[in-house]
Amino acid sequence: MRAERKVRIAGLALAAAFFAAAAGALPFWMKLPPGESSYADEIDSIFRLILWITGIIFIVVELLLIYFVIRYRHREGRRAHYTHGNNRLEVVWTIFPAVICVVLALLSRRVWAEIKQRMPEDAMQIEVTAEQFAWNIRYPGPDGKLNTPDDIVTLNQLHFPVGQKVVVSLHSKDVIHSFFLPEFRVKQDAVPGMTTKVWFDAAHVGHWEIACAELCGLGHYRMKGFLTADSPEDFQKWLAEQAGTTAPAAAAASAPVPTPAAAPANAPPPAPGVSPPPDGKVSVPPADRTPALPQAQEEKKSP
Ligand SMILES: [Cu+2]
Repeated sequence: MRAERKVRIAGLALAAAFFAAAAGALPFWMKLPPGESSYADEIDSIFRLILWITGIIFIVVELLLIYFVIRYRHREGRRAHYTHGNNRLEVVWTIFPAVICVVLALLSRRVWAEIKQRMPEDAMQIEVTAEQFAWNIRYPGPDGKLNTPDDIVTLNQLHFPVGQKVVVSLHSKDVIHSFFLPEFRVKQDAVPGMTTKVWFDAAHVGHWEIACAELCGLGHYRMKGFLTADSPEDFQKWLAEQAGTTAPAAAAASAPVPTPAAAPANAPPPAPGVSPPPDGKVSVPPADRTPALPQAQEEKKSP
């Protein structure tokens, strides 16, 4: 039976996908950066599984397409044959993808809940407000509460202690941005008018980049922040330094959203393409604080 043979081939392809994903294999051109957060491995394994399933189906479908294009090409004297389809085949290729989707949904359900729904309770709270084209980071001051006059505000610099879970409350001042930490497998939209929470932690001391993964305007390409996992002592030292430089500005601003002017904006951006080793602690000079361009310059709206 032809249909049975097709089902058997599809089953073998699926088994191959599961096997490759379980073995942790990825195509050589698709190596991911080493995962840093405690849930990175779980995300990676679901990613690998989906990649192998869709990859194998993609190749099979494209090969069939090429075969049919050649096999049934136009030839003199041959008439087209009208067919209404094959019910058994329709049922197979409806049920098969449906089963795959349900299996993937069940597999990813627990990871999704762990990352997106259950926020850790013992976590440090940080508020991140995206704007064109910068990340405003707000830490609770000595009173331990956010949005009070003693908050500590930085621009494009997110430090946190290694091993400590951090819950980030994401906001946006203007358009939709996306808070992307590739090494932590975190990507979350920041939507105006909404507060969205994500959490992560770091296994090592290190320095990484925060990218914006949403095309958010002309300056999108340089909407870059820096993420640093410090030892707990270094973090306290850094926070105290920041409190010294930003406290007056933060106290003066009664609005809950910090302004980029709170940080020195006269330094050039860091050299592009320099990314320190994930394990090495790299000190971040204030030069990393890229200024945000005035919005009027970038956003000229035409009617
Ligand atoms: Cu953006």
